[in-house]
Amino acid sequence: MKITDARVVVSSPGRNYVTLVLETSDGVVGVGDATLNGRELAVASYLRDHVCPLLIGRDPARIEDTWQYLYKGAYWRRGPVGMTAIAAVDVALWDVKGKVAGLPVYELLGGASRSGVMVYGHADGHDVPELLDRFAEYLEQGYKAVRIQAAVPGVAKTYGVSVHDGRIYEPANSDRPEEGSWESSAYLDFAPTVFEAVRERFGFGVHLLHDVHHRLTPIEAARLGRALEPYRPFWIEDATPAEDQSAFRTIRAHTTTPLAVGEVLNSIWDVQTLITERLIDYVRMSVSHSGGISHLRKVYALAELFGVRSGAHGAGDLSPIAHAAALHLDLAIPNFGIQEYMGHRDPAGEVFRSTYSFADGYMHPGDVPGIGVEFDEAAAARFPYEPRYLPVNRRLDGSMHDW
Ligand code: KDG
Ligand code: MG
Repeated sequence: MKITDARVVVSSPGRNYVTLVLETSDGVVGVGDATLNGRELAVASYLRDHVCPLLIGRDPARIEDTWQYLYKGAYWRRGPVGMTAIAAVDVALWDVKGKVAGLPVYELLGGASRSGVMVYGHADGHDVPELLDRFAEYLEQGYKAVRIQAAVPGVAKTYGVSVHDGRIYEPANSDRPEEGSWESSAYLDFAPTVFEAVRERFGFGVHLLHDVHHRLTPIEAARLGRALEPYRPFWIEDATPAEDQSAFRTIRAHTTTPLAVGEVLNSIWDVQTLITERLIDYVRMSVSHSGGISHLRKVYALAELFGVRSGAHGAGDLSPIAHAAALHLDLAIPNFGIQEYMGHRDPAGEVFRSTYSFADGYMHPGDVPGIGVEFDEAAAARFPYEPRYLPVNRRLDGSMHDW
């Protein structure tokens, strides 16, 4: 069997998604997600101009060899654009392999290690009462774990307070990025009061997660971790900018609050120190931005040796194909921790027909052969790409800050 066609579709059914479609000489079709929020066309070009021509004529069964060919063959290694492009090829090839074998991808990865994948949803609020109301809705749906974010008083447009029915944080802005604001001192005083309010109302029988979104210095993060200890968070995420692995030595030295990091990281080298020095508890890299199933499972295997568990990024800007791929890996690995699940806004469901399911706080990828998501290209054509930027962030004095 040979790959006979490789094409990239950029569509916007509710938000922008980049999809790679591979066709084979046997008529089997595989799909992969290549969405990099706010930089979609860079990955589309990387694939169309530099990767797709190399795929034609290759044997789709040789997944690892193709991965090595694209990674080592580029010379310019790693980085979000290249690793997202390779991920899309990798997932599409696993999809093909599953369809040829007549098995869901998790069976090819060694089979299920658990009956379901615990997911966390996002409760947020413009103030604490609104957050509490939304939190109650998640509990009613059966969630066992919920991320909590609330607007910091005096800091307009805090990260994590959603627009559009809880599934988008970036205001729709096509000509230039929206500007958010930030002040760590106000946040550090406020964040523990949010945890206190949630524990007071709902008790300790549910996991609480929180995303700091790269905003603190190491010692500020240490202070936050310590202040939250009485409320027993499942984790605090991206407490400091993720690229500085050594920052986690400081945080770790001061708090027992579990630490998660990695949604902006792309390769095993980006988390090597974090894992081997046991500086984190959960690795947040996603299938889509980290070289696909083939590479992320190596990250998880390394993490397993050091007592670090998975906690993959699963925001709505990763397509349903990415979410399905994540669920297959989550189901199979021994050191699964938790999976983020933001869901997708309609009309995404018209374009991506998925077979994964949610019940009582757990998800399952389904048992159809391959990844289990059908991509409808005709439907995608009805929703053309819409240019969008992610926001930028400024401190109250006007200086730039991490978003
Ligand atoms: O595109 C950026 C989003 O995926 C990110 O801001 C969401 O931090 C995020 C999360 O934890 O889901
Ligand atoms: Mg995050």
